Amino acid sequence: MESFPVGILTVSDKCSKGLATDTSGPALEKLLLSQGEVWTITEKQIVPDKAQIIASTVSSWCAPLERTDNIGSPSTTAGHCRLVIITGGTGVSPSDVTVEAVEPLFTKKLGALATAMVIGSLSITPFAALSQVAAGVIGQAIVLAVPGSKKGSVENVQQILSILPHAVETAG
Ligand code: MTE
Ligand code: CU1
Repeated sequence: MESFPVGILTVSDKCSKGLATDTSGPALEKLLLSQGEVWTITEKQIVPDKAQIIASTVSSWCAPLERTDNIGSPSTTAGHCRLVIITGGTGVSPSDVTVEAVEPLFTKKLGALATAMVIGSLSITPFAALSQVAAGVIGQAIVLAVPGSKKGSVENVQQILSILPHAVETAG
């Protein structure tokens, strides 16, 4: 069975400067790896709350891989990230720019997928209403934007974990 390549992007000024430890990125990785061979983490990065950096990282992860054939000319093959989870920068503070950065890249907006994450989360905490959780398609990838806390990121992704493989299959 195919294992889908995944990128996990942590958006945090503090973590990117080394002033805090990223706990949500590793927690999301653990959650996905608990699903057996379904997912392979191929990209991991921590970036500051800067819209341009977030957008360029996500679009490069969602672009088809450039390969060079043996004659030296570039040939394009699909196969880069099929799932990208962005954690952080979804809240209500002026510095939270993740959703504003990635939504313009969506070729399809998956409003109901985002709603499913939020509805499930609201049964755990009313504070779930304070995140602009987002979901969409970029290239052949499903892209999710979830809160920056370990608790909030995992709780949101857990709500849709069972349907994510089918979502990814369908997007490609
Ligand atoms: N969602 C869930 N499921 N669980 C949580 O604990 N915390 C909320 C919200 N979403 C939370 C959650 C709180 S208190 C805030 S401020 C925002 O996520 C923060 O989002 P951010 O870290 O992406 O800015
Ligand atoms: Cu909060």
